[in-house]
Amino acid sequence: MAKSKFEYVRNFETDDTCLRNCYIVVRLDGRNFHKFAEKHKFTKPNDNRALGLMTRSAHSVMEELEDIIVAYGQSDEFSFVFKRTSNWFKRRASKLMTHVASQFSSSYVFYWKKFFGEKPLLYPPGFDGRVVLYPSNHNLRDYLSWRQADCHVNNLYNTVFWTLVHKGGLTTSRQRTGTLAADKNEILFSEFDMNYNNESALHRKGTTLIWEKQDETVTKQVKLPNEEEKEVHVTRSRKRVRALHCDIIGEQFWEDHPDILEDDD
Ligand code: DGT
Ligand code: MG
Ligand code: MG
Ligand code: MG
Ligand code: MG
Repeated sequence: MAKSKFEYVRNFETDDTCLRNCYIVVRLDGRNFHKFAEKHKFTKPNDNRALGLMTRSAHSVMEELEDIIVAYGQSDEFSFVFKRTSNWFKRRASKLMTHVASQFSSSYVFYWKKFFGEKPLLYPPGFDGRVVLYPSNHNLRDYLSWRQADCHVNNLYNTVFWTLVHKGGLTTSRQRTGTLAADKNEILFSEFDMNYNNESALHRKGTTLIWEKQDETVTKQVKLPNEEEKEVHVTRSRKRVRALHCDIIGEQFWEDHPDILEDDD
């Protein structure tokens, strides 16, 4: 078919192919979730329904899109790591990012009721997305460590702040937690008999989604010609998304899951 005279406009599209050999990270973050959390009366500092919905949506992203090897989320954000050899959508950044953002957003709305029951969703939430490339395992691990350290710092601060407000009866507590930067564990322990390490791992560590291989055995009825029908057991290996709330900064996690990262070379 002959090209139309309009065809040239295609050449205005710019190339946004992600550099080869790099891990592609797409990070989403809820748009103005300060307001969204307030309007929907999220519990403070952590709302397990909201965190569960974020994780369910990320789970859907991993299952529906290709080549995501690990994802990490906390608060209103989730990071998705594509394997460094991925050629999905020819590594075009805008395609990857928009697929992640739209799959996540539609899942967030789709599964809302499952987590919030009859509480209505008051307006459509949005998520921004960005793409960052990491050329080495070291850089990628530092990226994920950065997000988990952010989770820790915010959660420790918020735990102390809301404990002072809820149990300490203080109204000036924001100033106090600000000035006692180094002593947050101590405030919890000496004034409220709380050991921060015993607080929920979901809140302290965030959520890491990985693929796990699982053997699944199903029973099938088989009927061969001239034979009685009989039962056979068929075992298949299936990949499933699994949520963990563990440390991903230290070595242990990466030693326990050596398949996530490909060798640097
Ligand atoms: P942005 O990302 O620039 O559009 O603006 P925000 O407001 O989304 O800011 P961000 O992403 O830095 O901070 C996340 C906000 O979401 C923060 O105000 C607290 C809120 N949030 C996230 N998870 C929870 C939760 O479990 N409970 C409550 N109460 N608030 C939460
Ligand atoms: Mg922000
Ligand atoms: Mg946000
Ligand atoms: Mg955020
Ligand atoms: Mg199309």
